[in-house]
Amino acid sequence: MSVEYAAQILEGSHRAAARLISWLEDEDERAYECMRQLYPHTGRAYVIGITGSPGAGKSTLTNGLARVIRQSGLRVGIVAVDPSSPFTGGALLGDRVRMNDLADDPDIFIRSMATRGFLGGMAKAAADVVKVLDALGKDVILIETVGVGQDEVDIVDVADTTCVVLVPGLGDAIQSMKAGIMEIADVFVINKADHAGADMLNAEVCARIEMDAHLRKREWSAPVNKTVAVESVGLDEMWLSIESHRKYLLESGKFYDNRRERTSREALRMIHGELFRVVREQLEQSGRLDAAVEKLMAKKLDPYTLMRDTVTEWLSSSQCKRRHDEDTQS
Ligand SMILES: Nc1nc2c(ncn2[C@@H]2O[C@H](COP(=O)(O)OP(=O)(O)O)[C@@H](O)[C@H]2O)c(=O)[nH]1
Ligand SMILES: [Mg+2]
Repeated sequence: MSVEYAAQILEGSHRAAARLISWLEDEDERAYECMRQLYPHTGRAYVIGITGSPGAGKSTLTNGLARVIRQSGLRVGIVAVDPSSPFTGGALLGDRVRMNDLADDPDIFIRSMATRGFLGGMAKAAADVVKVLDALGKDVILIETVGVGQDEVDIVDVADTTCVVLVPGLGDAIQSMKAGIMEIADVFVINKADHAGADMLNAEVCARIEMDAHLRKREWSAPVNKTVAVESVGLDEMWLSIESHRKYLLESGKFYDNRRERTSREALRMIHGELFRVVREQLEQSGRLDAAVEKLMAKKLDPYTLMRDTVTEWLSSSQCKRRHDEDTQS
């Protein structure tokens, strides 16, 4: 069954892709077999992150950029990671409405994901969805996420090129620059350039980039683009900036280095998640977690000892089990 779905996805079936993503969301066992089948066919798509404050115009930009990219014949996948739950509506609905006009294009696949409800964490969910769209044959994948290095998706963990969207008048530009966006921005976008203060913000960002270049020797200096997303102004230039970053990554060898680093982090994150899931399940089902918490509350046990003992015990019992399995096999 999942083998069939994998084959359909490789042939470009949006329906099969949507089904697999639902399985991933539900942590349905069938998703794993399907993902296993797809993995060898991933790694071809170029992944672009669009991040910034709520209301900065990320969805509008993503929509417009998708159009620009489609003009060059490339197939596009869009993942919108939205902090609001689908039940409370809000921005998620807005995104759907605005991106609706793209939905008729059979070469564009759009998926909104609420940040709630992913047991394995948002970063894993986004990385999984990117793989599905990649296997689906999308050449470029756009991921829209809120915030920078917050509890939402850490976009650098999935994107080859990260675009940071700033807007004049929010007054948080300098603030968020301190919060490490200089580290993650490959391309700056000053959206709502039709608003007052866009030139000032532009100057601020450029000054900051120059200062940063003095402090750290960087090979890549993030270009700054001004856009009016609602009027599709500046989007061609934004795409050119992304393309030149891509070219830089490929020519410098950073493309491979970054992806290798990401693969390593992802592997560790997945092992971490699965170990935690298994241990937690055992502790909860056996009632041992409750018992331990009682002792912690009564100060008859401390969490440091509990942590060490749990891990030691779990490791030795799983080793015993493995030895037992080996013995019975031979
Ligand atoms: N004036 C102006 N409004 C914009 C621009 N881009 C987006 N908007 C509006 O800003 C609001 C938020 O846009 P949206 O794309 O949903 O932002 P997101 O929350 O970052 O995804 C919407 O009402 C857009 O129409 C722009 O360049 N200029
Ligand atoms: Mg949005």
